Amino acid sequence: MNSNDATSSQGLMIWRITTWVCYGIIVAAVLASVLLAAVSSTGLSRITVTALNPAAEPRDPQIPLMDANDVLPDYEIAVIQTSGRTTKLGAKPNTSAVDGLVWTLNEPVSTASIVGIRLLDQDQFVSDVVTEVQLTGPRVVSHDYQFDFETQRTLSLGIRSFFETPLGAAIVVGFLIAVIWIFCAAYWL
Ligand SMILES: [Ca+2]
Ligand SMILES: [Ca+2]
Repeated sequence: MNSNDATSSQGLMIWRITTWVCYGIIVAAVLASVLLAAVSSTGLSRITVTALNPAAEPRDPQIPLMDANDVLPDYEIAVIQTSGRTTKLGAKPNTSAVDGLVWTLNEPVSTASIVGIRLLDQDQFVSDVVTEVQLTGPRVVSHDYQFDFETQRTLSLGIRSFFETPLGAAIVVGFLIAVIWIFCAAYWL
């Protein structure tokens, strides 16, 4: 065996090892994506807010000739996500939350992507923040307000949020590079 043969067989060996590493990457990418999709498939679908202390609810200033009902709070909910996206769920004008107010999300938002739920009192110019909570469980109490969260699991949400996360995108890129490598190896060897 001359030195040229030795070099080429060494090159072949490295080529083969790389191909096996690529197979490993593909298996790991598939497993990771299934796991990641399962984690992010839980979506927030409903929020119920109840005021525990009616005396502490915000009131709008009373202006002469204004409807007495207008002083009641105008609650609205904002869902804040890790991407910085804030989704407002609409205001409920002049309604007390003593009996509980319900907001239903048209499209569930992945709970893994939610950093906070903000309760606001809508005003003409700038809405006041009443309180903000994190999704630490199905029921969270903060500043005399009780938040009840309902979630649902959906596969489509898991898949969608998977592609939206940087980790998901990195897994897809790794997977594609590994597949291209294996195809090239099969062609040239
Ligand atoms: Ca009002
Ligand atoms: Ca208001």
